[in-house]
Amino acid sequence: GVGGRGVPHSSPPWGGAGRPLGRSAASGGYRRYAWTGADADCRLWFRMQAEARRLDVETDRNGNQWAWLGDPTAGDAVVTGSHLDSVPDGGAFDGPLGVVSAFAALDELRARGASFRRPLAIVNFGDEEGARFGLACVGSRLTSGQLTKEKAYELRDADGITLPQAMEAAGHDPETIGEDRERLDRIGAFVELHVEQGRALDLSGDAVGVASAIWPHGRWRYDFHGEANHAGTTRLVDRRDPMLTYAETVLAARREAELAGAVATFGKISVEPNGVNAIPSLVRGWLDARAADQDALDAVIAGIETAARDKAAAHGVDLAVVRESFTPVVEFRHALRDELVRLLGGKAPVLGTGAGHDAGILSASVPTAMLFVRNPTGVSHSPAEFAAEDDCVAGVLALADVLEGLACH
Ligand code: HGY
Ligand code: MN
Ligand code: MN
Repeated sequence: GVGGRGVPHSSPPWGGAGRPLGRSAASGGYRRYAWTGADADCRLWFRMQAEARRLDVETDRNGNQWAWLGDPTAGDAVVTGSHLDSVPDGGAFDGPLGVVSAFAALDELRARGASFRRPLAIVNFGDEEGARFGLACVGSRLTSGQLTKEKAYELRDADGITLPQAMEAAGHDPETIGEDRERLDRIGAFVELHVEQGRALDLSGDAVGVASAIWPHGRWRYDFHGEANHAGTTRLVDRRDPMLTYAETVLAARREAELAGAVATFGKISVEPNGVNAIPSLVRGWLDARAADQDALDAVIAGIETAARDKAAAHGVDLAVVRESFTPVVEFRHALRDELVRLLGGKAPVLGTGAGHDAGILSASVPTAMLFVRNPTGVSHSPAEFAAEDDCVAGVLALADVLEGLACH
């Protein structure tokens, strides 16, 4: 394995029937971070699934995997797929459902005797969650030119390992990463199937829906610099406690989100020196904020930062705010969206989402669309994430109908 708890590839890493690639025995959640052993296991799984279906598999300069049916250079390809990496202790469906459904939809089309008039590709986009290096959708951002090689080289994980070092350690040459215009020009349409990360389909009673838009969203790192001191002997009035400012900022984030009808989350924190009996010198908090439109998001971000700076001044704490990831609003192209609705018989609901996806990134370069599969609890980014088998099958059949309509005679 590489850089993680992956198993050597002497034999398929999954051994028996199960596919617990990167699953934590403790939490039951998945820990499939970019360029780790678990990632390598997933990449091997993808390659084996593709080769078993006689697809031509390649890994592009940015580490995304493509499995081709037909001649890629013919252009106007219909591409489908998603990602296999996860957030820390993520669920089994976010990402993998789109890749597995793509392979299953191809099986279904072959069973129908479909013949393809356009090349078809199944893609596994690398590092969609940004769990290790902090930036979402690295694979698709590099390919679409939204992340430059220079900026990508600045990314580093919690252990200080840079993205190029991690790629190198995993056997991928980082020298060639960057925009892949030629590959984008081959794509006529990209359709991503994804488990819904919300309950709209559960509430509407539909197994499958079509995406309308992705909310603008981003990640900001808040660095609260205070003064390390003794927890037991330092008078309250003499403290410059960054944890206090952090706590006030978390409460401010909730208030600002409520005011704007948005969402804001501080889900990740690091504390130095992180001792029970030591007032911290530094508290780092990561904010994830999303809203239905840019104005609302701007209001939330500004409100949170203003409140944080006021509290920092009051506590004698210094604050630095760095935007680490940002995705503007995505309005999926209406023609392709409406074509999917038509191919599904005109009844599938059309719904927006606050979750980011590779389809959202690619939509700046090629026509993209998304299918959502019902998630009965709406829970995601959690080991409890679930989708019923019947709904997953409905998703596969819907994807097959869409691919047949777009790519077959
Ligand atoms: O965070 C997201 O919206 C996605 O799961 N990367
Ligand atoms: Mn996700
Ligand atoms: Mn996802």
